[in-house]
Amino acid sequence: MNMKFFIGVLILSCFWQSCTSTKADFKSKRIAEYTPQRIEQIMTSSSDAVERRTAFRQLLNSSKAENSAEKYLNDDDPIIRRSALYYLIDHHGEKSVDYMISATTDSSNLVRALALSGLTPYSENPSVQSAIDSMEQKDPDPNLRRQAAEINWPFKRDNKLLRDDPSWDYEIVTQKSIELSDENWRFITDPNSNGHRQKYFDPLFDDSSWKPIKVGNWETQGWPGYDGIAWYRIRFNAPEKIESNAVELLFEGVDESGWVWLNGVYLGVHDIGTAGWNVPFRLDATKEIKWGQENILVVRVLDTVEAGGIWKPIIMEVLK
Ligand SMILES: [Ca+2]
Repeated sequence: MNMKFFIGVLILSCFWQSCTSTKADFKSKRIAEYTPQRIEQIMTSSSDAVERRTAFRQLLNSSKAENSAEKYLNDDDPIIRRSALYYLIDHHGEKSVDYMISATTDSSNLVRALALSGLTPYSENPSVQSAIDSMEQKDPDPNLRRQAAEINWPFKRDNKLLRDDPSWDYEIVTQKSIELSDENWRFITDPNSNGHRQKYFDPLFDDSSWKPIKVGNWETQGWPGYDGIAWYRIRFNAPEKIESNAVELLFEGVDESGWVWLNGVYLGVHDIGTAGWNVPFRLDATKEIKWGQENILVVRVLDTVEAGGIWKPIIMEVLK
């Protein structure tokens, strides 16, 4: 028992010593200070990457920081390019947008990742927007493509159904089911994924130039072979108010993914990839439904393979 305790303490103290001595080594390497002449020399002729990075950091702390940051944005070493860009973002904010935009096509993931996060606050700016769009579509790194897509997609909502509420003890009964018309839909394709910026989901948006479409796949209704994003809008009348605990929209089949707005309010998404084409989903619309009035339902559909579109009925369910 005592022996085990002794060995334990010995191991711990050895471990602690090795940790602290490593720390001390780091420290002694980091405090290397170069003279301005030496920095110049290292930056132009050293082949030791770590030495150059250290010298460059010191350059960024000197009176030559401004010019150096711009000059070394094109250095061969991605770590130096990233430090240079970071300096410019940190010191100039929005004024460094052009540098960040150029860096979105850098060969290094590290530099492009910094550029993307630096650009995020300025995504309203049209040239920033198009740089982020192009990363979403073309960046070689799937993580950066995903991150760019998230920045481009401001709609977030965790749509909770009554049946999933753990504090709800009552049986849920469907009081009334109202199937939306199969016809009267208006439709437009959105190959550049721009519709949300043009506010296609807004009830006041003028969809009179959109084409009529029925529930069913779009390939057989005039858009053969189209894969990508398309938008649907429909107006429907809700009945006079029915006393109820919840209203849900049941989508029996959207091929493949769907994003839904009711009366301009984002309800949520069904997006489980290609497998989602034949998986029904529900979204709560209790607060958004307008009883006794015209409602506008807007669905953005993404289809990536084979047939696509809203191909099964949508049902408004009044629950008690
Ligand atoms: Ca499909």
